[in-house]
Amino acid sequence: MAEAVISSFDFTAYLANARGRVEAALDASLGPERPNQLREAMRYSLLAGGKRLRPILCLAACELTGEDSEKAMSTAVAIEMIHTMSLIHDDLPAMDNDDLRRGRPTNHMVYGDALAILSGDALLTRAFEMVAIRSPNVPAERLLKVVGELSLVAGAPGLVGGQVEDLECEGKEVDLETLEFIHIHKTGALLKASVVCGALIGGADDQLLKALSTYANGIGLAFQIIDDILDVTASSEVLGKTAGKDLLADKTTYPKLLGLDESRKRAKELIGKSKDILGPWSKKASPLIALADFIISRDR
Ligand code: GRG
Repeated sequence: MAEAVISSFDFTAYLANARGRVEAALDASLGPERPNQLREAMRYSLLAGGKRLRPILCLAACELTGEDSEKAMSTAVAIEMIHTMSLIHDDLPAMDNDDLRRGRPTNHMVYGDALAILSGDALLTRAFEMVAIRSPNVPAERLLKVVGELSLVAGAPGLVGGQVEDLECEGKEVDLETLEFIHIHKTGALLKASVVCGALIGGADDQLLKALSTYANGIGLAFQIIDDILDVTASSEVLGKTAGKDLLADKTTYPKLLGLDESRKRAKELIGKSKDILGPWSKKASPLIALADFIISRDR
């Protein structure tokens, strides 16, 4: 059923339009920060491209509630800010120590470690400003729920917890349960929050929120399984980040534990289940269904 819906939906046009709107909103979200180096470092990473998957998921989830997705734009921007700051910090020498991100030298390679840390901090705090005081025409109780959701997902119960476990596990034997903990917290949590926060801004009822949470759990884990696969199969040029990094850092990944074919199969199953759960919402769910397909078919 989900497949039939997609065929009449122009995903390429949808994606181009959503990306254009997100890029414009990201650009407008940064003001004349002082001093200059801080402004430059924040803009350098936030406006460096990237797929913009998280903000687009947020807008699409809001749309599904029937609400104008423009109302979710500040939240979408906030989520991309949290994602970008996590990339800046992840690339630091004390963490993954990488020199290539989104096809450019990493933030600390250009601005130094101190400014990379501080521009990340500034993006993280700006994210909460975007939701709390730069979200016009959204009821305060919805914004409060989004602030709560984002504070959980960014902190110890989400990205930070996943990252610490990931760093702890480098070079060790890791079982599937631990690997899933890392993937779900480090990557899946923010993808899930993107969907859930878009739905909260749109005032989704409990039934829709539950379905979207289930959808988002599936795409979140599938996204990281595909990321593990691409780390082995794609080039640094296409990825815009260093390929083969997991092997180099002696990290456990899905392909390492299950092999490439089984990993692909697991990701496909998760995406299939995520798409099925949105069946009752039919045509209105076309963007989210197509985004699920995009996650599994992406080449970077
Ligand atoms: C959020 C307070 C706070 C701290 C961050 C460093 C850290 C703690 C967490 C690391 C999180 C991390 C880097 C997870 C990897 C997620 C991932 C697969 C990123 C790549 O996402 P894409 O492919 O990238 O969507 P683009 O560049 O397209 O946006």
